[in-house]
Amino acid sequence: MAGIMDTVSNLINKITGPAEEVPREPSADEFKHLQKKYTDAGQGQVFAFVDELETVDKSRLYHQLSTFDVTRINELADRALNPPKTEETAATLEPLPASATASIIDSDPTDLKNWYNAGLKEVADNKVAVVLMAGGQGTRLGSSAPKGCFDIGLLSEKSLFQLQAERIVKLQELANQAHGTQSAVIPWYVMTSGPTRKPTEEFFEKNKFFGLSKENVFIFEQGVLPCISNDGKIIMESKSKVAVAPDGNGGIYQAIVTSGVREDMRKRGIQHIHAYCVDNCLVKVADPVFIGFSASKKVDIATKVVRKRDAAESVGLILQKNGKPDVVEYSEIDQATAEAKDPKDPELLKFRAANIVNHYYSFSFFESIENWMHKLPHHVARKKIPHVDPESGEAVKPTSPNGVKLEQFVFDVFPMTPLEKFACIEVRREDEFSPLKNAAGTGQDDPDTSRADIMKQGQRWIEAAGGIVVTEGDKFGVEVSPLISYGGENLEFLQGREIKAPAIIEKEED
Ligand code: UD2
Repeated sequence: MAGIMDTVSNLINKITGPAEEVPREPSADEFKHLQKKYTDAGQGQVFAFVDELETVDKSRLYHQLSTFDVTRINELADRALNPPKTEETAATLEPLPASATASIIDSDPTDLKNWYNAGLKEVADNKVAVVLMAGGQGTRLGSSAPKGCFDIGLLSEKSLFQLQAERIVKLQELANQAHGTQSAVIPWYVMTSGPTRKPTEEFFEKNKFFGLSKENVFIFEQGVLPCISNDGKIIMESKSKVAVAPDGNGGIYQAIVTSGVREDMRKRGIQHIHAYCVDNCLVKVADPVFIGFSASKKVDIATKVVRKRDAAESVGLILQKNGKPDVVEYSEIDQATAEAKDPKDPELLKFRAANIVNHYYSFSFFESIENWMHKLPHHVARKKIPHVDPESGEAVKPTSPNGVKLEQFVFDVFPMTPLEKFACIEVRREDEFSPLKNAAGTGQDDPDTSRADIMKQGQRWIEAAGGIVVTEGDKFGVEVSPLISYGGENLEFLQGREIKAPAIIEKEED
């Protein structure tokens, strides 16, 4: 009998999808207390249709509203919609001083080798963790799936998640080989948001964690914030649900604490954290050079930058603001600052250290998160937010921005550390930065440019190892599996070999 019931419930699940868990029904007093709190805060409109709701929907609304601090939401909304008009002296923006910057491009090869070896030793000693920011919704890319699932059209058809996972697998192997260990583990903490959590979990399960051990991959979720109307009211997506949006990649800090990620890092004895952006197909995950460099400087925070492509590129700029390390985001920079030229060389932009969402943190700095995470500012994105009309209850799909989403930026933590505990290192764009932002055919930062950059890099690696890559017109490049080479090393077996492009190297005997 049980077997039949099991089948029936599976069948129902297939048709209706797994039933959302039914939340506990609040008591009349609990409900009244919450309703008073919101009404006193001028946000009583969230209960406008409560008398029409089924019990289960009323409970869901109660539990969702209980997760927000309505007083804090009002403060954030007020600050966002009515920014202080104080004639604060315009912040003095200057490029970072030479003391806080380094460059892979003109570093002494001995330094690079020392940083690499030191970083690999930290990996072998299980002191390095990786946090992947994967909560963004990739609207500009036009795909509804999480960006990490995206197939950029490589011969291997590997997704961004798979490329990154295999770099971790390879790096663990390199660390074990270099130090005669068998147990190097780089735990991978994947931050998702409401819309990306389930599809990300399913993708990892379906792909058996891409060869990583499941107990070393920790998928967690960042927070959300209510969307706010232009007159400061919490927007209702439906009669029983507040319209919410992920709280920005700056939500990483609170999420690291509340999700137990930091506790897990502490238990593992982690000392160094590499945090990066999911959409960069060239990212060197847990890059030993970056870890070694940052550890040698004994900094709290370090960040990789590339040279800004042009004044209009949509990247944040790493600089110093009022003497503190900081970043001015592309969506908030004025044209004069973006276009300012270097007084020593008018050919160069004055502010050319482009942020690539590629950061290092010491674990000891993460131990201080509670001291400053509530000080991070919220940035305002004006958006068209589907909602129910507060009067009629009719669903409305706005044609122009009708409210704001509030989000925190991961780099807003930089000013929380003094310049001497901060370092910035310039890396080669063609080796480390090819973001996937736009739909195919855009010509820039899209699947075609991502694929081309991976193929060109593999070709450079093979030619540097003495291989010969035969190209013809648009037939160029070689995809080198991360399981064969993490950063171009150990390709001598291809010396003298002729490879007709486009090609793929995924086994040593290829
Ligand atoms: C980001 C940087 C920008 C520049 C650019 C280069 C920030 C705030 N801005 O701009 O300075 O470096 O990338 O590619 O970092 N994410 C979350 N949760 C969220 C929102 C975003 O995890 O709520 C993740 C997202 O999945 C991605 C990363 O943060 O991995 C950057 O997000 P984005 O691609 O939306 O940021 P973008 O391109 O506006």
